[in-house]
Amino acid sequence: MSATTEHFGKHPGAVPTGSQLQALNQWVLETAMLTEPARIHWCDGSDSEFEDLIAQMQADGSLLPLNPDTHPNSWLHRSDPDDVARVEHLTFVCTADRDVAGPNNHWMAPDEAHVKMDALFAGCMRGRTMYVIPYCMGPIDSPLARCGVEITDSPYVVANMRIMTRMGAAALARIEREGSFVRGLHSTGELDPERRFIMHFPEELLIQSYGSGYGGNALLGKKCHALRIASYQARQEGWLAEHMLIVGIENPQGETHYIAAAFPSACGKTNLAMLIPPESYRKAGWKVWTVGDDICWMRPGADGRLYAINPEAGYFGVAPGTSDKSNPNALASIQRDTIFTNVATTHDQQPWWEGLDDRVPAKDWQGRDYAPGNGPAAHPNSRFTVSAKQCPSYSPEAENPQGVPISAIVFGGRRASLVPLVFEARDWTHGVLIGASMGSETTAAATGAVGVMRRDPMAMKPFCGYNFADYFAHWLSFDKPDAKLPKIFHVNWFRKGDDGKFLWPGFGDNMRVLEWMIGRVEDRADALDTPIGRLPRAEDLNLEGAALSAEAREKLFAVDRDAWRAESENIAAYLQDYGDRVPAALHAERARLAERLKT
Ligand code: GTP
Ligand code: SPV
Ligand code: MN
Repeated sequence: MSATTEHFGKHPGAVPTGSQLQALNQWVLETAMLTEPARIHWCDGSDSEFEDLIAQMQADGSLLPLNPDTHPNSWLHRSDPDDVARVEHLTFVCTADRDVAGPNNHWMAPDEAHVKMDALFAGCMRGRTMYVIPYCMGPIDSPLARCGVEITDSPYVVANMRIMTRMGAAALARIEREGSFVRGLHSTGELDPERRFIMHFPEELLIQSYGSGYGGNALLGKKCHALRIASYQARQEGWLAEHMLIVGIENPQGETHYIAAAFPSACGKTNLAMLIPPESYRKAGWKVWTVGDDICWMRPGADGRLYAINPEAGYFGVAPGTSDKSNPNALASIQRDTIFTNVATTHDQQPWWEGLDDRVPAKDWQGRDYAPGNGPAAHPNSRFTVSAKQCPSYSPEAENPQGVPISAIVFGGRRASLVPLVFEARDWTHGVLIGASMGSETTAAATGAVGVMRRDPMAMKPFCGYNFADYFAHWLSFDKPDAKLPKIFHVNWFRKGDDGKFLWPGFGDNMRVLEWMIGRVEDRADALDTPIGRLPRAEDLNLEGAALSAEAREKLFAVDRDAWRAESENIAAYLQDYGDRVPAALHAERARLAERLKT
């Protein structure tokens, strides 16, 4: 299939042939009738197509070239200032039965949602090009991968999808073979925050997004497909679609353990996935391999272990805080062929954000002359889009169609108080309770207040496409007699001291915690049984060379029983919000926690 740019009169011209593509052609035609674009472009994913799009966006000012000497083939996109993050209050799951979507989702009846969206989409692409993007989530030859097609009127979306997914001719060929795919319709619309909806119809394998050009709202392969729709499918088919990084830890003997970790948005997935261990570890021969930084699809293999793929092909990463100290691998990845969104620039057109270095920027993210009184120079949710292959630690196993076996699952949140650095679940059911009761302080990744503690089960609060009660039951269901399940842990890199500063150095030093986890998996490392789970004592971790205050050593490894009793009550109340559908086994596990906390 080669790229064909059609001029749309009443009917599109040549479209892909092949009987399995009938449904796709039909949908493209219907969508064109509704949205009335001036032309239709079937994306083939080629370099020349990408270059044409970039040239066009450079000409219309939606992409600004960055300094070609320091950042070749890199661009800055400044979004509408009211369109900078996910909009959870405008994101809906539209199932026939409201209880299927559950209290964790905003719900709208499918009929009502269709009427609303059809009205918004009517004629919305007049005078514009409609792009048809066939994409594959996961290695193109992987049995775990799934395809979708996004229709959009945004060249920025096409360029980002080219980096974030396996997009174009190969995906179309797979769709033709398989017949089934997720449909996603997107229009930037007029960017009115009042006329902005991100709608999911899991029963129809359909996504409709209107009125935003921002990543998580507009790159429909990512959160909309790979998490909301995929989680719904995964429950029906016996697998898991999770908001998790996947990282490989290679020990000095050359053996690699893969760890999947769920942290809420802007809570450290990209950083952990690309971790560079402290020097003493590197000297000893430890290596870290990046498989994925945001999404993980996993299913039990023939040997009973969970096998995981990263459905994405790129990183849509948080820029602020990324530096050669915090995340050298990310920084190395984004020196070329990168699209930056809402970062600041220096006087010589280099991208800049808070935490990068001590230069003073010239323009802020809105293109204004930088003035400290206007707030941060880069938007706190400014991002980079870059191919995964540009990461120096990118794992060759990331392309393995069978996925990688998972040895440990890690949950984690941003908790200034209470939650220790790390603890291990007693067993799978306890681990599911730990995931289900995760809390975290909100971040700039979604619009709304920042720093407010909320429950974010498995880091999926904004992304689970169905009722959390059923989701918890689905997680519990993996505990089968012949299953060889990963150990489950919880971490908190964000505990603060009395001075309001982080107690744990984080970043590369997180390797110390990962080493302990691997030691636990291999039955080598020690732990102390506590009511909330198994904790390392300070001497069970390798803390040699780690800068830790006395306060840190005390607080990071302690369990405050009174405070945890209150937490346990709060968790019980939270589970009640999901009513009768919550599995009894989860309530029972929570009661066991309360019981252990009595003594
Ligand atoms: P999404 O892409 O939104 O899903 O986020 P993410 O989970 O990949 O978050 P990311 O790794 O980009 O981190 C977000 C912010 O947390 C950045 O500003 C990081 O610098 C900071 N951060 C990451 N890891 C650590 C850590 O170990 N300690 C501390 N203190 N901050 C961290
Ligand atoms: C997140 O918010 O968790 C992200 C960025 O990874 S977005 O793709 O916008 O959802
Ligand atoms: Mn994310």
